[in-house]
Amino acid sequence: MAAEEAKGKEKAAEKTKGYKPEEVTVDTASIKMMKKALNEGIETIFDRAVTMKPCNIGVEGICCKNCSQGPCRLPLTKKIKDGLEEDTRKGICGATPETIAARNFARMVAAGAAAHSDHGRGVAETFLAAARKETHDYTIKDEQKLLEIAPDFGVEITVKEGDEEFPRDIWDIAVEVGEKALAEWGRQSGEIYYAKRAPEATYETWKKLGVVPRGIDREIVEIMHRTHMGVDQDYRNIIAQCSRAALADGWAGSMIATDLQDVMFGTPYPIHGQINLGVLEKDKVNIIVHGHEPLLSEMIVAAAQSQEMLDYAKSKGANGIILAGMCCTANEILVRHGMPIAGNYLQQELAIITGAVDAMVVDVQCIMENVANVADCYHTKLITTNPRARIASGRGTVHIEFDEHHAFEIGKEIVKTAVDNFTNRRPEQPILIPGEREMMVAGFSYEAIRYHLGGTFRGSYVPLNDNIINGRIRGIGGVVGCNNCRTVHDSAHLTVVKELLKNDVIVLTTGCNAMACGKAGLLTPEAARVFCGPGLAEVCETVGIPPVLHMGSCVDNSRILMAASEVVKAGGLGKSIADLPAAGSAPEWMSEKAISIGHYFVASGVYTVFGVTLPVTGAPRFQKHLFEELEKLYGGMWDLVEDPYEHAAKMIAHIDKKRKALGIDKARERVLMDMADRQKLEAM
Ligand code: NFS
Ligand code: SF4
Repeated sequence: MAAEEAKGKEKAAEKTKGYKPEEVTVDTASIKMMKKALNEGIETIFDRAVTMKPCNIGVEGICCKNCSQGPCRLPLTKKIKDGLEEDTRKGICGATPETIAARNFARMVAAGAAAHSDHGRGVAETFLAAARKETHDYTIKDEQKLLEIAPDFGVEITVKEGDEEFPRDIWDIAVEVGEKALAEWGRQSGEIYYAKRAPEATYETWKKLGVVPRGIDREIVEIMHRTHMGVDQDYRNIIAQCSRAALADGWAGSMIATDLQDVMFGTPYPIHGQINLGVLEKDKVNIIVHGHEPLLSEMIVAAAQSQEMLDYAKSKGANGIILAGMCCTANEILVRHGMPIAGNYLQQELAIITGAVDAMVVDVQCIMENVANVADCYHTKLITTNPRARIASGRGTVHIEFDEHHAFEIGKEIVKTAVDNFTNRRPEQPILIPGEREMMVAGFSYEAIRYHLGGTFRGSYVPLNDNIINGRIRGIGGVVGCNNCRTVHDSAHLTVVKELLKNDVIVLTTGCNAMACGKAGLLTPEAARVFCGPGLAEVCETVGIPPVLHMGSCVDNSRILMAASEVVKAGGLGKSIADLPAAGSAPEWMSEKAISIGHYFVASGVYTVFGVTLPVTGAPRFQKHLFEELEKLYGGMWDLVEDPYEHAAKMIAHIDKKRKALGIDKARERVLMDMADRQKLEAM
C-alpha cells in the first residue's frame, strides 16, 4: 500500500513538474505566452511533450502495423548494432527491419506528397474555373508568368495566320494550361511535363534510374499498394518508388501549386513585413489565418481590407482589423501582400493565449487539434473551412465551408464572424500581447532572385554564379521545415542558419524556418553585416538583399528547385543539380511533408540533412542505403545530425567537396588570403 501511495505521489509530482519556458524555446514572445498559459492553467503542446514520451521502437522506424498479425516490433539491440550478433530480426511474415523501415518511410513520402499535391489540385481546379470565367473572385494577375509556364505544358502562346504570328488570347491560353495542369494528377503514363525543367543531366539521371514520375496520383497510390502487406519487400525498390512519388510532389504537385498561385495572385517580389505575436493589436479585431492554402486566405485578405468590413468593425467598437498569418498560409500572404505573421507552428496555441484573437481560421495541415480546446478557454472562435479538415474537439468550433465559386462572399462571412466575436471578449480574462515584432523582407521567388542578383540591365543568374565561382559566396544552403516539440523551438533553425552565414553560405528558406529567421532579424539586409562572413556580406550589401532569402511556403520549395536549375543553366558550376556546391537542411522537421520534400531534394541531387530524429536508425542497412548508396545513384543523399553545429559543419564540408570537384576550391582560398578582405574583417 505504501509503495503504491509513493508511486501515486511520484506520478503526481511528474505531472506537476512540467516544463520551464526558457528551456523549450529561444523565442522570447513565446516564453511570455507560456508563462501566461502556466499561470492560467491552460495546457499546451509543451505540457504534453513532458507527459507523452515517444515510443523508442517507433522512433527508429521498426514497428510494423500493416496487417493484423502485428504490430510487429523489431528493436535493435546493442549487440546487433555493434556487429556482435547477426541481425536475424523478422516480423511475423518474415519482413526484415529494412523492409519495415522502408515501408514506413515510403508511407510518409506518400502522405507528404499527397498533402502538397492535393493542395496543388485545388489550385489547378480553381485556376481552371477562373480561366473559364466560372468564378469572378479569381483572375489572372500575372500574365507574364502564365506566358512563361505555358510552353512547359506544350501550350502555344501565339497563333499563326498565314505567314504571320499573333499573340494568342490570354484566356484561351489559361484554359489550356489549366486543363493540362489538372490532367497531371490523373496521368497514367509518360512523364510529368515539368520533369524537363530540371537540368538535362539531372533529368537523364532520373531517366536512367527509371524514376521520372508518370502522374501525381498514380505514384502516391503505388506507394500505398507496394507497402501493403506482402508486396514490395526490397527496400531499394521501395525507395525507387519513393523517388517517383517525391519527384511528382516537388516537380509537379507543389510546383504547379506555386506557379498557378503566382499567376492568380502575383509572383512574389521583395516586400516588407512584420513578424511575431506583437503584430496583434488589443483594440482591433484580430483574425489569424492558419494552415496552408492561399485560395481562401487571399479572399479573407480582400474581405478584411474592404471598406464594408472596416466600417462594420468600427460599428462594433474596434479600431480596425488585423489579419495575421500562421504556418504556411502566413508565408503565402506575406510574400504577396506583406501581411503580418503571428508565428510559426509551435506558436499556434500561444497566439490564442494572448486573449486577443477573435477568430482563428484554419484550412488544412499542421493545425493541432488542441487549438480547439485552447480556443474554448477564451472567447476565440475557431473556424474550420475545408471539407477535408473538420475538428471534433472544442465546444465552440464552427465550420464555414469554403467554395471557390463564392469565395469573396465566404471570406466576408468569416471576417464578419470574427468582428461579431470582438464584442465577446471577456473582461475577466486579461489580454497580454507580447511586444516582440520584427521587421523583415520576404518574397524572393526565383524570378526575383534572378532580377536582384542579376546584372544592372537584365535579370540573370550569371552574377550569382560568378560570386560562387570567385568564392565570395561559398555555396547555397536550403534551410527549411517545421518546428518540433522534441527540440528547443527555433534554436536549431537559428544555429544552423547562422553557422552557414558565418561561413559565407547564402541561405534560401521557406516554411517555419523562414519564420524563425524572420523573428530573429535575419531577414533584413542589415543582417548581412552582423552575421555573414566577409564574402557573403559584401555581396549582400552591394545588392541590398538579406543573407537569408525567404522564398515562401513549403510548397514553394519548388522555387528552390527552380533556382538550383537556373544556377546550373547559367553555367560554370557543373551540369546537374548534384554538381552544385549546395546542401539542404530541415533542423526541426516533424511533418510527413518534410520527408517528401527531403526525398525530392535527395532525388534531385542534393545532400540533405535532417535534425531531431529520423525513423530509419533501427534498420542499419536501409539507413546506409539512404545515407550513402543513394549518392552513387542520384548524387544526393540523406543524413541525420541532431547537433546543429555539426549539422551545419557537414553541410559546409559537402559544399567544399563540390567546390573541389568543380575545381573552384583554389579560387576561394585566394579570396580568403586577400589583404583587403582581411582588413575589412578586422574592422567589423
Ligand atoms: Ni511545412 Fe508549412 Fe511549418 Fe512544417 Fe507545417 S507549417 S508546409 S509542414 S510545420 S514547415
Ligand atoms: Fe507483422 Fe508482416 Fe503484418 Fe507487418 S506485415 S504487421 S511485419 S506480419
